[in-house]
Amino acid sequence: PGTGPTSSTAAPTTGAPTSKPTTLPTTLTTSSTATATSTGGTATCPAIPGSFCASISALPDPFTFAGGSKVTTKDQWACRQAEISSLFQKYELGTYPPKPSTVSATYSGNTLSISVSTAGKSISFSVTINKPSGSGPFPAIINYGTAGASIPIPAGVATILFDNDGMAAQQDGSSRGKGKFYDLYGSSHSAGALTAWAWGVSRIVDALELTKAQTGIDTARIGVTGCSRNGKGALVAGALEPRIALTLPQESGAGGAGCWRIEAWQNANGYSVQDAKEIVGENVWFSPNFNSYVNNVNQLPFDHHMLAALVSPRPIYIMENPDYEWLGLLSTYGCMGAARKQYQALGALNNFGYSQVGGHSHCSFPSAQSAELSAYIGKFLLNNANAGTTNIFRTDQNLNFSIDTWSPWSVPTLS
Ligand code: MCU
Repeated sequence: PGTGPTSSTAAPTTGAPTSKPTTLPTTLTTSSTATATSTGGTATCPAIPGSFCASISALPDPFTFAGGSKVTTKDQWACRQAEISSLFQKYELGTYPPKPSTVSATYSGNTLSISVSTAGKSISFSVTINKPSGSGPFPAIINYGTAGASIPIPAGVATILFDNDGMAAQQDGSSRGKGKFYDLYGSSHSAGALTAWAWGVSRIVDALELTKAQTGIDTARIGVTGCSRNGKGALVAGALEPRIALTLPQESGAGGAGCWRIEAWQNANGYSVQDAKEIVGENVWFSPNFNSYVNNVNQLPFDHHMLAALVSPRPIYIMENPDYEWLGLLSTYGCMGAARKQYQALGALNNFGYSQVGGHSHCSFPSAQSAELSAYIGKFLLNNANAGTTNIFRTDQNLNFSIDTWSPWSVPTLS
């Protein structure tokens, strides 16, 4: 197979031709909404159209609203982020419920116990906090999975072990609607597992805010990590929960740092990479709503570079492993190459890292990424401004792939 589109003149030809747009049915809000902005004000955001032409073969332009107007300011970017989040929830992730009416927490031993109630139902879950010695306040990294992080966590940073599988099961396709999230919201709730886990992360942050004096955790310095399927989860948590200060997805691959369109194009050209069609049968990570789009991902008004748009300008360091084609060797590189342009527009390139390094097994952290990871954790969680370079975009592969062909839009400097 070839190694990707190299022409810089035309968008990749994959799926439906752009001349025959498909109209997506949608019930999105069609009136303009006010959104809080990073500068503390509110911007009046343009309405999301009731329907739109969405057959796009290149990665969609994050700097153009669904209604066609351009994003030129950081306040408008906040509006666009709200729009992108709505679109992801509607078509792919399922609804991310707001903070429930009651969240309470107690801390005893190393266990933070969290109880949540809404609409007459309640659930409880707990996380284990492994703290550094000494007195806080400490930054913390929430780790997906109770077995411990598969990235090295430096001394001085607490680790919070989250049983994400208990929140939403991910055994296989039969896990749909199983887990505490669905005990609370009902087994037919639209959220896929990635969204349910992100909701769990939000409740952990709520609980940490309630128990600051007991836990000693500084809730302004919380990171999230996970590997592989749990790396997809860490990315979605960073995207949906703005209180996450540092997002560290490890080998999230397709469905995480990879873009659906690049994977579809690859598989049409002789590669074998995980794609949307396969992923919805393998597990319940996404909303059932996504099933309608997996055979023509060009219909989606977004792709996964725009998951990183939701994280921006907050720091993110994406670790990928090129030794497994299935995990999106090209698709994470191309997708995150496009994602980086969003940080560029925000003047925040020091907050974006993508690093693709092979020579190790899946989820086993390579020492070649140690300095990069320590720079990210050092700068953004340990308040060490001199922790190292964080403007990172690198692969150890010799890839023949044109990021600009796949992201042909111009990049504004947002004022
Ligand atoms: C990279 O994450 C997944 C991948 O999406 C699946 O296709 C595969 O079965 O499992 C990977 C994983 O979670 O490995 C632990």
